[in-house]
Amino acid sequence: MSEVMINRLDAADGDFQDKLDKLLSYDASSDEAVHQRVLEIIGRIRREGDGALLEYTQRFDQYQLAGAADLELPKARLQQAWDNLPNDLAEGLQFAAERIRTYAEQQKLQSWRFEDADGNVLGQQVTPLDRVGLYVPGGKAAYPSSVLMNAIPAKVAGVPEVIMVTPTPLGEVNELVLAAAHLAGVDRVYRVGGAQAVAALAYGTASIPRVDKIVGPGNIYVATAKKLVFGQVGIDMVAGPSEILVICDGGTDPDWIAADLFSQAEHDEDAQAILLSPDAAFLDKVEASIRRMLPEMERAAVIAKSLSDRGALIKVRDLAQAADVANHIAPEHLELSVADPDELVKSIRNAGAIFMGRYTAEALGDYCAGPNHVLPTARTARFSSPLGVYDFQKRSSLINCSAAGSAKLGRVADLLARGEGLGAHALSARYRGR
Ligand code: HSO
Ligand code: ZN
Repeated sequence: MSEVMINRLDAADGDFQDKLDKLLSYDASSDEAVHQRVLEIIGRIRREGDGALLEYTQRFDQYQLAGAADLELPKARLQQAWDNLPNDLAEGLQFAAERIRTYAEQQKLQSWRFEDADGNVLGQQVTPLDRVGLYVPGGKAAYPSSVLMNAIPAKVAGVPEVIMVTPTPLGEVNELVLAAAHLAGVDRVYRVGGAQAVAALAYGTASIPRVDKIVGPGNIYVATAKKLVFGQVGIDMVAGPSEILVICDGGTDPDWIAADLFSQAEHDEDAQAILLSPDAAFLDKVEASIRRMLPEMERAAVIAKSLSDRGALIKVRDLAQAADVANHIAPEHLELSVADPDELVKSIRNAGAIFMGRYTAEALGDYCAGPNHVLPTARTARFSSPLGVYDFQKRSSLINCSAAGSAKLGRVADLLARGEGLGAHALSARYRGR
């Protein structure tokens, strides 16, 4: 049996802030050795292309590909995975995909223009990226739901080519992942993973075309590779372990809250699940629920470690103080399990996704509510946002001057250019106004 240690904190205690910050601190920075290894892998992929890709695949995935032509999985293979899916799973994926698409449609940035008093037209033109690479981890952390969450917004944005890379350790393909890729409209799938796959997407090889942006989660090698190729290509974000913060006024079934905490704790031993409540008796009840329910969980050991190392049940003075603590934590997921979530949400500034009311389990958002489950972690919700259609769109500024507008702007540009000592700018700016 996995022992769980439940951390109980009180926001009224003098050392509360220190204790909380200790729980929050998480060192995700890649170590120096990994950094060096990844640099070497990227260098070899750039110099040797497919040959190095095949060799790394043999070494790390223990899988011998027949040749470069074998890197890509045939389109028919995706169709086959979809056709062989049990009906209920296929319907579930379809239901989720539909809702993710409907939500994403709302996010689409639109081009706009306006005309100023001198007849100059100014605006912004929005275009999709040409080609996007989606990294999907192999093994247990390969989530079909994440394939939908990454690929559908790209397709809604209008990205013509979405390319997926995924390792197939020992040659084993993940059928559910392939079926989700088919459903989401992924255009090509390559059976490579790790830093070498990221490098191939960033620089291109004879078989794998280079992309404009790489999205999707991965292990420390993948995360380090993404950081190192940033600039050559765009990247989404470097995701850390899952987090959930629940604020409850004490009026929700404690078993529901315990299950919500478990749901994110089970992702990872480093995941973080925290509960805030002004009701001390309620915290006792949730603690009792945790102790009673935990042994029944399939992933009890992971949950116990996550809760013991990084979890907490915290007594706060009132819901206003709970909101302050939540804004400090800036969690990936925030549940407002209270009587009036519309009122409380007004004081929330930092959170990746906010689940409002007693009925909104965070896990619904992981699969099929509609909003994206790729969210800022590790307190980055202070300055960043969920993955969305806008991450696959870029903006170009538009300027179209009238004759009169050009003359007027030219006089100011001329003046400022001479101030900067840039005579050619000054000349160019005033020419058309003469
Ligand atoms: N909660 C994860 C996403 C996920 N959950 C996938 C289940 N499957 C993101 O933090
Ligand atoms: Zn989850």
